[in-house]
Amino acid sequence: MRLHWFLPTTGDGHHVRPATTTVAAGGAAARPATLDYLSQVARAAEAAGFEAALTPVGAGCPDPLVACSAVAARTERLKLLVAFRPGFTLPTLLAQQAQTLQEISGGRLLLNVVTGGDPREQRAYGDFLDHDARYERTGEFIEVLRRTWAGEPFDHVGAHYRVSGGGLATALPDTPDIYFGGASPAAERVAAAGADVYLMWGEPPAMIAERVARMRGLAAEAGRELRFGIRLHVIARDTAEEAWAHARRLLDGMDPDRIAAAQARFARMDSVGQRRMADLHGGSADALEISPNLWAGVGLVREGAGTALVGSYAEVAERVREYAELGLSEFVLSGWPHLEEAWRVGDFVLPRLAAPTPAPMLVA
Ligand code: FMN
Repeated sequence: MRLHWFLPTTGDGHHVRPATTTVAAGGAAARPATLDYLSQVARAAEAAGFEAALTPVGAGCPDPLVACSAVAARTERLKLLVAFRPGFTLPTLLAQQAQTLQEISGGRLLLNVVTGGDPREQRAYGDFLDHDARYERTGEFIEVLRRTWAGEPFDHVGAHYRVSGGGLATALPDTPDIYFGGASPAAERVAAAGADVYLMWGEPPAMIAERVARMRGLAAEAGRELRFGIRLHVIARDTAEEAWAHARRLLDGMDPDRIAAAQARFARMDSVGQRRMADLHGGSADALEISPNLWAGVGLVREGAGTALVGSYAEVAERVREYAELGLSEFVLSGWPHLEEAWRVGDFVLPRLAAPTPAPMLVA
């Protein structure tokens, strides 16, 4: 089981904040995402026992590759799971940037491929491809990226990229694992063919099980095997009552206008993953515990990962184990504020996951 944390690059505080959108969507952060603050979070995650930290990508947050280069210089062991949009850079250049960051960080780079799910945001960057064409380009991007890392000179002619005499001057031996999010059929095909780890937002176990089974089949057809991961927020306390009281406080901090504005933005997106998240609550705050200990309240105002595991430390650890039993081995967790919650989850949840499953008590 690999346990990861999250770097809140749009700022942090005691309320739910958007991960990639502008300050206007979340209000000014109580704690701005200065390099000093992000480094504090990263060092806390490192010391608390997490393996890597995921950094989001989007128009309203700092560029992850640049931000993570700086954080890498202020940490020692933590890996940096850097999200990027394949359409916005050439795969040959990203191969070289990854090589540079591997050297700077001592091999601590991981990559998260984000194809993009908001046409308006894509167009603002200058990308006018439709949803499935974006994924076709992502597939070709990963192919060229891997060939560039191999170092052998190569030529490539495809629908989106043309390379003559490509390849790094020296091959990259420690190629970063490629993580990949995207719930549409187009995303699934591309992930099966090229990703190392298929990531999903925190849907209820039955929905996740169905996706894992389908993805295993698609990967097998491509002669490959995938690892699977899930992205969840965590609200864990000594008792379930305390945890649910905290979830209610987070909900109280969500202005109805903010909920309506966030839902309107999600509705204009063409992301299947985002639609699946929005369908979990339907925009209503009435029935947010969508499966035991899984709370969809975060998704009322936050794009992307919209669910949290809520409960006592033991309950949360038990739910994580349940996901692991479905075949998931990577968990990207977070909570507000990310600094204190990295320590809390590290102190009280991680040890319960490291311990072997308790044996049933023998009854004499
Ligand atoms: N989209 C972003 O714009 N920025 C992100 O930082 C980001 N991080 C993601 C992290 C995870 C764990 C997952 C599962 C998805 C993430 N996405 C992010 C969204 C997807 O990468 C994808 O672009 C989007 O869901 C549209 O694809 P779909 O229609 O196949 O779901």
